[in-house]
Amino acid sequence: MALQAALLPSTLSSVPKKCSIAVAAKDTAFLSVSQKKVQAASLSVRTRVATTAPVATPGSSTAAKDGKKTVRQGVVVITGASSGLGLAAAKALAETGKWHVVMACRDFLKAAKAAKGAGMADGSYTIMHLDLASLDSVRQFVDSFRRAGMPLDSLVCNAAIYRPTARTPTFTADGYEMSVGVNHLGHFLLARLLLDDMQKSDYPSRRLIILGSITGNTNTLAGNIPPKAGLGDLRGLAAGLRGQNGSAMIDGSESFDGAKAYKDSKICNMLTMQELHRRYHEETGITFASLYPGCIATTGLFREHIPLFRLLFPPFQKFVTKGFVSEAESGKRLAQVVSDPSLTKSGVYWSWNKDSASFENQLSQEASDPEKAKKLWEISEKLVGLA
Ligand code: NDP
Ligand code: PMR
Repeated sequence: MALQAALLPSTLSSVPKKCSIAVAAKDTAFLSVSQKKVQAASLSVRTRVATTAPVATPGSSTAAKDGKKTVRQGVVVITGASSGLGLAAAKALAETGKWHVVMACRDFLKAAKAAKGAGMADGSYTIMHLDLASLDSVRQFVDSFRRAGMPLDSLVCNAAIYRPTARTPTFTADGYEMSVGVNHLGHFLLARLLLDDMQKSDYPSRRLIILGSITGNTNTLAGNIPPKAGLGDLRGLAAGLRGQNGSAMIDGSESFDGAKAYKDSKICNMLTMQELHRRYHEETGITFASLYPGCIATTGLFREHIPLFRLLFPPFQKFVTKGFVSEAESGKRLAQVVSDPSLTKSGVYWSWNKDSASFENQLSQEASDPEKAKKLWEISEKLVGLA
């Protein structure tokens, strides 16, 4: 993945290079995003991903002729929007016409194909390169996004990898165990850097969302299926999560367990959301949220699992646990957390009941421990070079 970061620099992405105010005769509320088709020359593929995106003037809900206020189109960045939940949410949001979606993906061509395949309209999205397995790539993404000149109204930290059968760790470009490196540390840096951009946005409801999961919460049946999530005293993380010279597991265990590493990373995601809330909600007004979207048993998340698991998991979740949700339904749920006017409360972990109604769910004791969240924050800052 790190290699891919080098081969697919962000310049390969087709992004609106400049966001300039074009005053239309009848409506001053819209910006026209000037477009640039960038060719994926080295791959001899011409992919048209960014077209005119009507992003209205940052600064405002504008008074329309009938006296009603209209809110400009929002800009949402979704990581890992090339498949599964991220793609479904990107589609759901783009289809409303109220959102321009920036699909932050490690595989540009896959994302372009996925967006087309999902029927997303030209002009409703922009694809930009982001490989969360490289902190340099995260920084490059932030630079590219800023150069594109779009406002940032919502950020969804959605991408993840799950390596359930791995018995030995793999590492990010910066040398951190891959599951925690991608799912937590890459997103931690991204969220911290983009917080500045979100603070500049005038959008009425700005939201920063980080995906959590039931399997990281030991107060549920699903969270008690071994291996159980648990960060211990974070000694493995504090030592650098490097494996060769210590542990690749957050809790410092000697042996590596890929399934546990994923669940641990989800605890980190949920703790980070709450720490962001404590540190920044009052000061910035930004809503911080996490969610469990339901068991989307058909996504690429399970690509590394054994074939028998991939065959039986969807019917097991559909007919036995009844926790199954389709990708489309999960996309609507995530889209709700991004834009539903009733989900503005900050610091919340959202879930949905059997009638698909959202409710504030309880996190496990560990996933809501403020001391642990603070410690995780401080160690993570050091690992990503912010402290
Ligand atoms: P998918 O595998 O379908 O999607 C994951 C996305 O993350 C893909 O787009 C993938 O890119 C991307 N990704 C992986 N590694 C990187 C990287 N290094 N840099 C950038 N992007 C990367 O899984 P889901 O849609 O199921 O998962 C989405 C989120 O939902 C995750 O956070 C997961 O933890 C959460 N979740 C999922 C549940 C489920 O039942 N599926 C349940 C609860 C939570 P690519 O397409 O290139 O592989
Ligand atoms: Mg689980 C009670 C219901 C329930 C729910 C909602 C899930 C969700 N799971 C439940 C129960 C069970 N699971 C039971 C009883 C078993 C034992 C047979 C079981 C097993 C199981 C496995 C082996 N479940 C799994 C796995 C995985 O590899 C998945 C995982 O842990 O990924 C990290 C998984 C999941 N079960 C879920 C959900 C949502 C997942 C995967 C996605 C995630 O947490 O991100």
